[in-house]
Amino acid sequence: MKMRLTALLLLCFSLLFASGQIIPKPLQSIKNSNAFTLDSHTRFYTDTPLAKTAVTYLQDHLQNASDYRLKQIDTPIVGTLHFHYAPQTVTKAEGYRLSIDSKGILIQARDRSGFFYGVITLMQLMPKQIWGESSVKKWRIEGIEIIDAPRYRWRGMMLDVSRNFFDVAYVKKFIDRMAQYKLNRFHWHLTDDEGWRIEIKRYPLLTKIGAVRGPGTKLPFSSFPTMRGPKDHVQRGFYTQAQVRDIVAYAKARCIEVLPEIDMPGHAKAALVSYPRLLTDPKDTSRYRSVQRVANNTLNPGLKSTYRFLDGVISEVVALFPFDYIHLGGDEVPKGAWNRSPAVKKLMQKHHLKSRRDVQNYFFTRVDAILKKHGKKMVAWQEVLQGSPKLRNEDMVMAWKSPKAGYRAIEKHRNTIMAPVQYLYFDQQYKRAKGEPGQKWSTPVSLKKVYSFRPKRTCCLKGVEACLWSETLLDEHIADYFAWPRALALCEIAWSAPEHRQWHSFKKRVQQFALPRLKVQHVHYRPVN
Ligand code: TNX
Repeated sequence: MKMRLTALLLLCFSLLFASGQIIPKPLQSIKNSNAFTLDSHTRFYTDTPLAKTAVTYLQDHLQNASDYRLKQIDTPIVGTLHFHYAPQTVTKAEGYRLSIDSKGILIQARDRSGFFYGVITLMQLMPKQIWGESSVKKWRIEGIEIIDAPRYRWRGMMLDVSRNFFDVAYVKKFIDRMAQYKLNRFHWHLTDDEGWRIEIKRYPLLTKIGAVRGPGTKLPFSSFPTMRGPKDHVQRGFYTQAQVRDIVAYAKARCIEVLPEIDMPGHAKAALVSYPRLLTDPKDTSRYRSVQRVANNTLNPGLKSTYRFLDGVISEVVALFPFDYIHLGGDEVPKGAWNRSPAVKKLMQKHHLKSRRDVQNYFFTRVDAILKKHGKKMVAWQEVLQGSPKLRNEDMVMAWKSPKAGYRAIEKHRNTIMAPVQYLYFDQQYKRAKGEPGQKWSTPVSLKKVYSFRPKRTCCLKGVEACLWSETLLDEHIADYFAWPRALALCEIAWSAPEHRQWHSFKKRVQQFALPRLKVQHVHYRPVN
């Protein structure tokens, strides 16, 4: 009895201690008293091509940090790093089992992501220098056994590149840091009122006119002070299709799917100023402003040319992004849009549409059919559920106004991603304080607040996502500051079950391990406390 109690106590102690440096917290981990030292003589062995992404990622980091790569051998002898395909041992998607002792390192998984996350965890157990450039040649790793798998399949982060543009190098850094914390959906907000950021060959003016903003351009700065962007100079930027392909491949090499967003029918000022003849009803006398006070920014659902345009845009977008989903926006259609458009009036009569909502539903049914034709599914903001939309079961909504809004969608059996502003809008201030950057229109989103989000487990809830809107992201430093350390809390609520999470343990891991790692990578995070 006494023996058993001691064993139990020891186990509890080791459980607490062992996951001591890993974020997100693994399902189970047990430390042992051995250690393994990885150096240039260490060999790796793999019995599966599924480990390739993981091996390359580790090799690239070793190359950077130690200036060597591990050689491969074709028998798993003692002292190797061994990747083993083990669908019987590891049953959950994206899961892995990592075993480290003096005889070697074994990573078992059943899919590409599982091997990748096994390596990510391994690297978190190594000294922090593995994440940067260093002169470390020998890596001592404490013995441990970890069994791990994520709670949610969708662990996302959104970057808005429309309001302020970020170049390819920054987008890659952003993706790399996501990967490092097992986030796996990069939602790329590519178009909005303030800029169209993706090259579309059929419609070159989208980027020639629609990606340039400021004095003397067709996209002046917003009249809303926080949304203004750099005041005194023209701001421009977009990604060529070659750059998009490069970024998608970069993300894939880190087990991240890229979800492109083409925001419509609202938030479309940049498209409208680029192709006014195609996209506006000449007899429309409606005058309105969006919540962000952008004037007349909405596509017209009554025009045939609107759908021709969207079909053209979508067919180029689907060719660039292999992910099953495309995000079509749907948020914040301003009141007053279409009110005095003869084309919309005609459409309403023809299809017996009674309200603005009906018109919006009609629009989304049509664009969803375009996606279906291209073999893609739709993601859209929660507003598309207003009225009685005819969406496909496989489509997905993102609930941003509140967790409640998300649960309402779930009650309607909608696949839902939770992105509630109160917890996951990383453009909001951390706290109300003089000089603290960020948006103030919702509540402050502190690190603790993010961590306190406890989404329920129900089948339609597919995951969580944080949004980094960029009206106030005037440079990369501020972008880093808003995202980190909050993204650490995001990854843990996405990966680890609420009953296994504790704020104090998390905070300690952040301060002792995660922040020093981010420092090695020159991330301009916001200090904790
Ligand atoms: C609301 S949330 C928006 C964005 C803004 C953001 C600023 C949503 C779907 N739309 O257009 O950038 O607030 O916090």
